[in-house]
Amino acid sequence: MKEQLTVLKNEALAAIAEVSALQALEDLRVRFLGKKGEVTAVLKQMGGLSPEERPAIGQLANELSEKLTEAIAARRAELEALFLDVRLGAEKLDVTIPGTAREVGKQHVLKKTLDEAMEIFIGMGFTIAEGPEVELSANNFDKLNAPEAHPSRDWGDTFYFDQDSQYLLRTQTSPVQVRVMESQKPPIRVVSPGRVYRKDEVDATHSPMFHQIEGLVVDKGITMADLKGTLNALIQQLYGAETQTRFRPHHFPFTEPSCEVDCQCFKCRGAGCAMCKGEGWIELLGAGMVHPNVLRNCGIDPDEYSGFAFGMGLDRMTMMRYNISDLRLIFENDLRFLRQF
Ligand code: 2NM
Repeated sequence: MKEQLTVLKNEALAAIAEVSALQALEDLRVRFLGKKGEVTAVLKQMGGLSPEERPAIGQLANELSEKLTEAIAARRAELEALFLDVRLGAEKLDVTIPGTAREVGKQHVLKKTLDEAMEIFIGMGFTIAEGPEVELSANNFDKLNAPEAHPSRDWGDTFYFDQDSQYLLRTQTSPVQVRVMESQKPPIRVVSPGRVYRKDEVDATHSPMFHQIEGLVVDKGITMADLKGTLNALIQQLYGAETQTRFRPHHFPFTEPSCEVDCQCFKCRGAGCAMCKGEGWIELLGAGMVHPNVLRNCGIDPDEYSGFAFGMGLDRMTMMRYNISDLRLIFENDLRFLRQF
């Protein structure tokens, strides 16, 4: 029995020394020291020993048990240290390597102009209203007092979706203001920026898609004086407090009276240059007092309320502001161009 224990000891120690995985080590522990393990099996045979032999063998067996327990714990510590080393090696991070530079984008030049204009309008108490680009002819034309035969309604000028000319890509953002008038009670003070569509051939100053900012104010007692004051304030904030303006009579179906607004050329200050084609003035926007028919069509009583409205081209404004000679540059998204602003 003593020999049996010695053999078992050598076998177990050799196996423990050789094992290279934690699970295999645990299997060895079960194999030798577990309830049905080999050392346990030897201990169970002790019943067959003589009383004289029993204490010595018992002590040997206990010693073996302790020794194997120690050996297993030592091997476990060794393996764990080894695995930690391997993992640390694999997960090594060199914090001194330069990082990958991330390119920082910037705002599109149109959005810059838009934000600037919106800041000014918000400062004057306007809120921003948006609406769908696919509109009803009713909102884009009929309610805006555009006569049945108005040239802008022509199939050659407007993108329609159906034979009955019911649905279209909005040609202006005024239908947004129709929606506002139909859903809100005066006082109304909104600006509606957005894309608009017209069947134009592409050239340096035309595109079938472009951007407008329109504005609308409706309240009791609104007059042309409010229109002039508001637009002068806008232009002076955009182009400087000393900028002169000029209001010329014009015609729009949705306003009466209507006007076009020029500002003194901000390049030559009125002397005449290439920018203003020698005029000294630059056309900036169209405006007018909202036609009583439009108010009525949108559920507002023109005997109680009056209003003014205006519209301007965001793309043209941007071109003038940043001295951009060709509209196409704004839409082509060539980063070499866009990065400049
Ligand atoms: C312009 C010029 C003049 C305009 C009119 C309206 C509405 F909905 F109130 F009738 N919105 N925008 C308007 C007036 C637009 O663009 C050159």
